[in-house]
Amino acid sequence: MEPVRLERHGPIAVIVVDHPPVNALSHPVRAGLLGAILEADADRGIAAIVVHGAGKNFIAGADIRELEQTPRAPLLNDVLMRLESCSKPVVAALHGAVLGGGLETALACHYRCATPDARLGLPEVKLGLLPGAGGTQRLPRLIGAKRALEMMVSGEPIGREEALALGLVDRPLPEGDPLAGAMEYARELVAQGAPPRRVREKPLPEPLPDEKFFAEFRRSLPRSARRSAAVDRIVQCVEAARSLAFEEGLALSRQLFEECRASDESAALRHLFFAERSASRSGGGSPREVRSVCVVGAGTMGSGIAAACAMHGLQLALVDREQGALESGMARLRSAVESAAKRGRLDEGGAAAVLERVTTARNLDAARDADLVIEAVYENLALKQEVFRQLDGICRPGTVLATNTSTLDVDAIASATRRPQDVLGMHFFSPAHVMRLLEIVRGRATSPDSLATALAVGKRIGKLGVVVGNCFGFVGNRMLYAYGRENQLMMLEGVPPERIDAVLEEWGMAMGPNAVGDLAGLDVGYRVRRERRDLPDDPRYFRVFDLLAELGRYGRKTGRGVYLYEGEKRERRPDPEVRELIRAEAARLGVAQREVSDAEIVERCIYALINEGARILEEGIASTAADIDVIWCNGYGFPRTRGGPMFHADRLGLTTVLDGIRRFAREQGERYWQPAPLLVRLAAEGKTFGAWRRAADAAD
Ligand code: T1G
Repeated sequence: MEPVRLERHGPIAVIVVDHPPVNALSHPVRAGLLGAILEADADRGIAAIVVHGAGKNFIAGADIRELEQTPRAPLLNDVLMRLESCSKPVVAALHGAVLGGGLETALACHYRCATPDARLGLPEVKLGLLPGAGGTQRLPRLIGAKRALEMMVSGEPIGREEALALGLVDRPLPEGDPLAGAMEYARELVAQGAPPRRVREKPLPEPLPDEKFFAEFRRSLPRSARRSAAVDRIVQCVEAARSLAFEEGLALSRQLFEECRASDESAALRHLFFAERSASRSGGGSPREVRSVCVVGAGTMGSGIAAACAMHGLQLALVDREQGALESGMARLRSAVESAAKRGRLDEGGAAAVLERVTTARNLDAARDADLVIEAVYENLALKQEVFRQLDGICRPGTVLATNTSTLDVDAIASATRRPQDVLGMHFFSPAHVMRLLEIVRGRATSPDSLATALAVGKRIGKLGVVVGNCFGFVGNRMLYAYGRENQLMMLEGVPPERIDAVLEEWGMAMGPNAVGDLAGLDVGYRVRRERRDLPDDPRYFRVFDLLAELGRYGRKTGRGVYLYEGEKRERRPDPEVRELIRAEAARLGVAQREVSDAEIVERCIYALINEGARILEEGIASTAADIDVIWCNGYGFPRTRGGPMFHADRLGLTTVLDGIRRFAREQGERYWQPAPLLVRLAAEGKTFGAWRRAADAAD
């Protein structure tokens, strides 16, 4: 079927873009659009043109896959210039997603009407790009430089009402398909003799932004935006809209767009765009319907998980055998719901409607009618097995039984039931009602339908589900141990914790490993390590965090951990006492003090991460390198502009990573620096993690 068709309704021509799933402006669509525009404009029997997107969206933008290559003619810019040059009124019929090149298409129309569900935005910056088809020149001319900059730098869409108030939309349409309303609007325009109204001919609205305005705007940006090359270029484009003629401003924006498109930052962000979507597609299996969820354990995690489920329309039973725990769990749930309501995150009915969906109970009978049970009791295997043994006897056949464990063996928990096919892990990240990442842990016997059910629930409650295998730490935490190990060793070698954090945060990590440890609580990791039987026989292994935990320095929650947390804002501050403690412990362990460069700090932590990721890939604990990238960028603060540890390794070149690991093996000893066999193989073959598929998968 043609991706663009031209329909004639009397004197009104309708150009329909029909290119599922989101009407992306791929080459065939651009070519079809241009052909339809030329034909409609040349047809004397046509008095006005309507541009319409079939399906649930208008147009979601350029085809992001095509951005890997140099764009082919006709370029969107040229199509839109021709659209705007039409001699008869052109009306955009807007609904659903009107994003990126989609909004730029609407801006090149002469009039815009929209249904209430229309979301209008220029999200290119989230892909390390800038609006490359005139948006940087037209949008400021229509709504002013300030609001246009805010929309382009945030990348956030606006709703129909705000678009009407800004003059971005001219006519509101009722709910439903916008076509009829748009055709009526077009007929009205024809009856009024309304002329083509070209945004490119409009001057920038007063007050004209001057140098001071742009300087202040740049200063007002958050740190991450100030560091973004795409943001800087967006501001340059709007400065050009202020000082240059439209065509010159457009030419500059094209040149700056190409610079963005060719950048590592954009390649990384475009990689994550697709990686996050492919991660949440399960390997087969059909999801069972889930209307009601029972969460067992009303602690911090349990109440967060319960809040996430209830806020997304699920019936929720929160169970805890301790009355006190249940009450404090409900208090946490209520406060999470109320703060979401305050931020406008809840649909109509608000907090009251959410809380009406929540019931509490002191025993597991409340799980009898649940479609999904999520256990979040204390991290102890025997306790969890007892809970699952009881659930097995109470719940209906087919109810999915999930454990939120972060360190225990999902198969050992499943073995407490007669239905291991319905048992899996749903590893949420704290705070569970905020963090998007959800590791869905596949047990040996877990069925594809159970996995698909957990993925579907994850998507429904706003999570980014990634299916992972069952091993200690699954994917994220297992790699975190390798990364953290090097942090601990370097502190014993004399590198101050605050310098390790500063170097890694400068490199792009959202938070350094020591600040993360203090935030999570050094006692948490300490307890887990005490229970492990497979730790390396190395007294230096996580010795600094263990020592601090033994001294009761748990981190933020005790006001002291690696850092001191004092004053109103409880900002982290280096503690000279900790430096002394580390030095004494290093002496006791006989760890030689040495100079460590910034580059070594980054390479030892990041190569350790990559090496463990390669092992995880080869063992089948992660299905693809992209899944590992999604986990580390959404659960551990890995910089999105580097695409994730495995994408970053591919960009560095696996030979570079392997050479680094071998250098550390020579300098530090081989104990922790055995190159993963997959890394050695791929480096030797000149291949990448991104292209690698396990033999079984590749055979599929
Ligand atoms: N290009 C290619 N594929 C796309 C796509 C796009 N722009 N948008 C979505 N898809 C695919 C997606 O990978 C998935 O595929 C399916 O469509 C459904 O997506 C010139 C240069 C529109 C709000 O950044 O925000 O315009 O997994 O699961 O939840 O200046 O998709 O089924 O194989 O997200 O209903 C700017 C990106 C591009 C918008 C719909 N536009 N898309 O959400 O579905 S750059 C964007 C979205 C640009 C111009 C510049 C969302 C959505 P698969 P989905 P959804």
